[in-house]
Amino acid sequence: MRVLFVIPPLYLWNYIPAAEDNFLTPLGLVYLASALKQRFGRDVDVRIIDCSAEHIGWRTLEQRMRGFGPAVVVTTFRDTFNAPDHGRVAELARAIDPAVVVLAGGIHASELPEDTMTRWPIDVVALQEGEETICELVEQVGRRRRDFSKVKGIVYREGDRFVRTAPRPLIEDLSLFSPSREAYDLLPMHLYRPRYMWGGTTVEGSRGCIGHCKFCSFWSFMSRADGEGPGAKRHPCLRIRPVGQVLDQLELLNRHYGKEEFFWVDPTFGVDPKWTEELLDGIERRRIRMKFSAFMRSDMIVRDERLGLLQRLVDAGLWMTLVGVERASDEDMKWLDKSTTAQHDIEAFRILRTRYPQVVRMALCMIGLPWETRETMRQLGEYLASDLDVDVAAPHPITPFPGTELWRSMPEEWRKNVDFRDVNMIYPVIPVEGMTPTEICLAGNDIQKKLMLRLRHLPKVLSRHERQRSTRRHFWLLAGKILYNSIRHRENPYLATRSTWATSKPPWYDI
Ligand code: B12
Ligand code: SF4
Repeated sequence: MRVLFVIPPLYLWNYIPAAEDNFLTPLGLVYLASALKQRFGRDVDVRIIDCSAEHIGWRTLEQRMRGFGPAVVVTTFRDTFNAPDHGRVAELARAIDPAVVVLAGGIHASELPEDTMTRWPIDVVALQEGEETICELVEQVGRRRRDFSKVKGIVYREGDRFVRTAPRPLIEDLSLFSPSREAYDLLPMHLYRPRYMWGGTTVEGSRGCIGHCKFCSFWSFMSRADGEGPGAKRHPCLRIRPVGQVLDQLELLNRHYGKEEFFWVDPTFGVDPKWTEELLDGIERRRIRMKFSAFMRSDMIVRDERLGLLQRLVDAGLWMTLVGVERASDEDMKWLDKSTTAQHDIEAFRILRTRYPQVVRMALCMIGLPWETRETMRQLGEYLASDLDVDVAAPHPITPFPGTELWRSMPEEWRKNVDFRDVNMIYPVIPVEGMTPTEICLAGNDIQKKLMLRLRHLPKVLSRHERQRSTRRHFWLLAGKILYNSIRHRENPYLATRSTWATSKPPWYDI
């Protein structure tokens, strides 16, 4: 049976040159393809088309789809703002072959399965992670009398109604599914290389998180539910991969594909210090060459420094920490249900700044909370520049992603009518009483300007630490690109919010 996975042509950030966007290995597809190969061997012919990485547009995708003639097309809704493109894959597949079975999964479809199936001609939506589910679905497709009701953890179409089957427990033992070489070979591996900041190869040490922040879909997508259906109460659920399996994966990528630049997709890297220690021992023992960046919690950075692990992580190749600092005030943090505090953040950034100046310190933060004012945004900028002294910051407008508590707290009308393209973490979608969305973007620009123009940071363009130097240069190039964009669009660069802080079609999108 022929199974085709598609990542469609996607809109890209305006402020990054299209050819340089950070295409990372689509790890979810590697796991799904590996599971299929492990279960069915040569009985399934699996292909993956990653249009974004290969710069393939819709017309070429159509030709390739026709050429392959799949019985099953898988479209993976890995984010909300690209949902129209992921849905268009289903439309294209159906137009080419009305008998094709279209399967969908990924965070967006999983959180809004009925809505997704109403909008696009999809036969089945798989909920949460999919290694077991995809095998059972493909097995059913191969049967003369297929019966999707036997497959746990899906929503499928039966006539004009949608049927939700019994929930599927999360995979208890993650070592059952490992990414295989056969699956990696289905991808254009040479294209996943560092270009924009942290491009490279994605790796996973764990799924889920110990936190349950109100805005975060990392934990909610991989949560354990109390009951059945979309209204069931969810609980955080962290599962950790055995170290040996992770080391095998790193070794394969290192030795066979020459990959040395990694991005850990774990919502929080290294929750268990024993795991980190074993990982570091293995990296040394197996002489794995790597540079890596990871999402890390500030309280764990402080803990790892105490345990002597941070030094070892840096020695092993840690070059950038992405820390969810979110806000300057602990009340705001409480509202966000964040369990770290400003004290953790200040201490973690102090440790990084004073002991590991070679590590790029990135703060992820939220702007546009419902009570935001110019003054609270100014305070956040001040906090990032002075108290934390971050290298770079990503101030994202707070965005309600499906599945999060924040999404559920939005009025039903809003949820029904929101344009998915706007749910992009770039342009604010939550109304703020005292500020317009444009004012929020402008105040966000002010934060960036303040950070970039700090006098003591300017010389870092010539820093002796290579990654500090290249990160700085990258940000200055971005600033140049923004200036160029705004001149082209005849906008005041300072006011260029929509043309800069938005996404649009790359040149190859339609071709
Ligand atoms: C790496 C990553 C990126 C990379 C690229 C994506 C890539 N190639 O992997 C980069 C940095 C470019 C990126 C960008 C963005 N990202 Co991103 N990204 C991630 C991240 C950290 C890891 C993805 C991953 O590999 N997960 C691990 C694999 C194993 O899981 P998975 O992909 O979900 O796959 C499993 C299931 O979904 C399921 N499944 C999927 N499809 C199907 C289909 C079938 C049939 C079945 C059975 C199962 C199934 O099975 C898979 C295996 O178990 C996730 C968070 C996370 N930890 O998942 C955010 C995440 C997906 N990103 C997110 C967002 C919002 C974005 C941006 C829009 C942010 C922005 N504005 O800057 C941009 C979009 C850019 C663009 N132009 O597309 C959100 C999506 C939330 C949402 N509802 O929209 C996430 C969840 C993070 C968050 N903020 O909460 N991202
Ligand atoms: S924001 Fe960070 S700590 Fe909070 S749930 Fe998400 S990944 Fe976990």
